[in-house]
Amino acid sequence: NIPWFPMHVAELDRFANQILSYGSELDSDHPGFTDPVYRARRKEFADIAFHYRHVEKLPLVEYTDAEKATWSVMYKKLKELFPTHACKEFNKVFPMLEQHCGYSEDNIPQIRDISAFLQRTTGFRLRPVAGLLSSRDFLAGLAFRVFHSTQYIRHPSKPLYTPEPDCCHELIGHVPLFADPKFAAFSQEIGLASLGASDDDVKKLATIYWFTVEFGICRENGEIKAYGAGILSSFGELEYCKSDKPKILPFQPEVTSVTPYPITTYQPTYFVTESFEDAKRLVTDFAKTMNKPVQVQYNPYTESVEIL
Ligand code: H2B
Ligand code: FE
Repeated sequence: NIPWFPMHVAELDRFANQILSYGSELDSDHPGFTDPVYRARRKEFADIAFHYRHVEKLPLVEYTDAEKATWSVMYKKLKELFPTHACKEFNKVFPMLEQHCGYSEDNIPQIRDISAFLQRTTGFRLRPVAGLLSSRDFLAGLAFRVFHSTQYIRHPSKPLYTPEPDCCHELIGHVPLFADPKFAAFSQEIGLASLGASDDDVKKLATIYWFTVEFGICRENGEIKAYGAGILSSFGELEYCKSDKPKILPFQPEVTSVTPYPITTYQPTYFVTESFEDAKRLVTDFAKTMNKPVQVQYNPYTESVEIL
């Protein structure tokens, strides 16, 4: 009794209409909850993503001046901290995104351009998503080197805060590392481990994802650097992660995968990875202990997974 999983990249289309909440249904404590203009805009973005299919070109969006202003605030503040607070792989890619993908403080880049760039660097690609996916569906995308990305931006009243992923988080926080071959392989490994896994094991892999892809840190010459997108897209947490406040433990899947975490505050605990290759090896070994009924591998020629 193996949970269904996609066998070909085009089958990720199936997730488009099983989102947990539509991107325009904001909670009452969302900064845009009482703003009808923002809510209408969010509906536009949700509809675009809901109807997107794998065979189509990625949708282009024209951002308003107000949206660009929000982006600009984030972009300028974060860029100041990257040289000292982001890992070297991130800092290597960031200028390339400025050169090739339209990243700048006055422009919100298009997922179409970014995805084309990622495809020729690591084979990663983006696809728009209307709202939150289940952990199982979200991780399955990574198995195919597909990252589900929101396209809307946070509410202008709180440019440094968002209760959910938005394009600042995805494009500034996540995208740069997907252009790093070793990080790309590591991310895909979490995805492959999730295919056909039990609900319990998917939960553990989602926690590993949280403490690495979202909130991972590493050491460079003894200094803490961030590689997790949740840190890289938060000015406050970038500074906090290098302070003496958080507890820092080595990344160990058995421990990391069962560590609870808060989602609305800075992380009290971070796990340090030695390298992305090492982290990938640890996830591979961890996956072997999961006793899944199927073992899979990805075939990049056919863009499908094969059952071994
Ligand atoms: N869905 C979407 N749309 N974006 C995410 O970043 C995301 C998700 N993260 N679903 C997932 C869950 C993550 O928190 C882990 C894998 O559960
Ligand atoms: Fe994220």
